[in-house]
Amino acid sequence: METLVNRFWKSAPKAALLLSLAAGSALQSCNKTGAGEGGGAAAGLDADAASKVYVAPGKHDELYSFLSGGFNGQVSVYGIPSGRLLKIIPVFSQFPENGYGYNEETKAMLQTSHGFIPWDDLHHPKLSRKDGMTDGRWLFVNGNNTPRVARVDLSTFETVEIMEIPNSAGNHCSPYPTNNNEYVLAGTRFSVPLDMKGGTADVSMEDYKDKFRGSISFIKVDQEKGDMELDFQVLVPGFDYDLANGGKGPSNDWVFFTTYNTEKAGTLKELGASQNDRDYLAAINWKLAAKYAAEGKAKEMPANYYHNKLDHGTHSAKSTIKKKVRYLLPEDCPGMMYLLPAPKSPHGIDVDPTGEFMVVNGKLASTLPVFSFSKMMKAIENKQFDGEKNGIPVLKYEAVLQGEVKEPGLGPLHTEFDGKGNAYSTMFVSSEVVKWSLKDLQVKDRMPVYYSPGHLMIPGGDTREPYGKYLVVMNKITKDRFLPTGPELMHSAQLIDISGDKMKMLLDFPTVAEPHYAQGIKADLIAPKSVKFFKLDENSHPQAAKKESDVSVTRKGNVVTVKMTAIRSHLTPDNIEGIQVGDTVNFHVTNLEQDWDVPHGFAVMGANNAETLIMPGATQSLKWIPKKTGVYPFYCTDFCSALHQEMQGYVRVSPKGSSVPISFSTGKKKPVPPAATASLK
Ligand SMILES: [Cu+2]
Repeated sequence: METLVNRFWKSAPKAALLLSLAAGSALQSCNKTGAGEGGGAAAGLDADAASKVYVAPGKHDELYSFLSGGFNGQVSVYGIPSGRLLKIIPVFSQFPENGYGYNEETKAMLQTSHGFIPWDDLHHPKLSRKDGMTDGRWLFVNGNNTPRVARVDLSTFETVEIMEIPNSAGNHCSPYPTNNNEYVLAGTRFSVPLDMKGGTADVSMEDYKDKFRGSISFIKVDQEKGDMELDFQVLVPGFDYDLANGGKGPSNDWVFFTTYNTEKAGTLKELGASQNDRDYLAAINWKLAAKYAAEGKAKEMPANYYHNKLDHGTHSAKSTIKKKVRYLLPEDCPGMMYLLPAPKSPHGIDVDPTGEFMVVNGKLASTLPVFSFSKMMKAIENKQFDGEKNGIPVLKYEAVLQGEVKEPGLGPLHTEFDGKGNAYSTMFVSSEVVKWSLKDLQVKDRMPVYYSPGHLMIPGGDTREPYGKYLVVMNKITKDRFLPTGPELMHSAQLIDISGDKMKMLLDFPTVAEPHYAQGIKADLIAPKSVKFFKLDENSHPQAAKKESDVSVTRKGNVVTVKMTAIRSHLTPDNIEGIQVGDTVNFHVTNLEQDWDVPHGFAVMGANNAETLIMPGATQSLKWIPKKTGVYPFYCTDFCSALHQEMQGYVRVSPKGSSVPISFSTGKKKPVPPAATASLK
């Protein structure tokens, strides 16, 4: 593989690059379809790989890693180095496994100005930070399709907040926390014609060049609670904003964004957006932007976007609809934004741990340019400009360039750092990870990966002090790496040992849907704070029944409220009568357990949604509308005890207008409660 790559590189005419990019897998290895060895199974393999990834039964992994689920709208959590799947956290997608987005408590999380949206394309997880280091408190992620930013609480591994982003379309360039979570930044991939009322205008695509704009949202984060709030937006020229990363150390106040389609082509972008030799790296001084906004430079426009939050007391989400947004225009804010010429159609932008070097991964470029932050500051000071674009100064390429990595490989997409002066870049087309030195910009090592890598992740590789022991590379194409499973295979990730001079391949593992990016963090920053159960006496859900004697079934018109409890091994009540066809029955189930890892599930026959899974101490609600008379079983879905199979009950459904009174019991009939009697006709 390696020789093939080198040979290809030496003989490849530049024009072949575009072609092979389009083909994507020009250099992929043999394509065996049967069982047995995949292509390149032994290339770069560490002779001691097995012991390096082996985590003995009962032992814990060294690190957590959070991989985005891409088009499944979730985040999956893996142990490193074992590659064991630890959890799937639903964020933007309904999740039948635990009822997220199906039960009444979490439906509000998925509300948007477009209505209830049970899906999104989740690309980039970013851990919260303290002094430029990940702190294990929260994970921010983006929804690409219907622009949203979400926050996962890492004490419970639950999505606790989702905020819609107005004036955005394709929230790809997102989310990027500054070094102390002062702000999380989110940029648009697709520029759109803004109607300046928070929506898009009804204009012809012919007007692309003149009327389309992008936006960069500044989301303020509460330092204690993590709650987000859209402070203001910067309305930027109508380019496509692809990826971003924050500065650190000397560049702490800056965030950098790659742009493409600075040609502003409105159609056939694969050609139109590649006309100019250079696009831009946009540099924004976020601190100065915040200052301008605070000092009254921001204007206000109407908007309409949802902000959904989960309350830990009630275990329920609530939506707030926001009606305005503040914005800044770069042309009115001197010193806030500059453009640095970058190789055409760049993808990732990555800032090294010292904060001095910005690596621009130009997927169509034959070299990998490294910009210098101190040179950028000097160029700004000396006004070394190459004109301006939409009122934003363009810096001279030569003035900001530190140097170029020559012949790094084909199709560079992303770079991370080991904290020892080395950078690692993924080459999509030549299907390899390339190690190079920040000191002399020379390539030091190459590792073939299978196949066509997108992002790569070194735990803490985007922070001040990376944990330079492992590298996880996330590949776009799997082909023959695993046993065939029909036309679609799981995506694959590979774990590489980067502790020595040479990279060593340790492990392949399948991922859930498409991991675009990942974050890794030492286990001891999260594990000790992990919540084991919710305290029942802190449960403030309005329909909670905190002991079995509190359960009830009450009718108000055609709405029946069932307050139910679950504890090993029965549901109370387990016999319910007096329900009528067409009633809306809300089962509110409280899990009375006060012990770790004892959820109970609840499902009723014919419910046209998922089960709900109730954590110890919590209350969750399932809505059910019976359509036919009869007796319907319900049961606990999560095997909880030796008598789990006995954890079941029945609801009797009578015809509409029936005289069967509401009654409920467990063990023996209880008298009909006065409230229920009163509402019976
Ligand atoms: Cu159970």
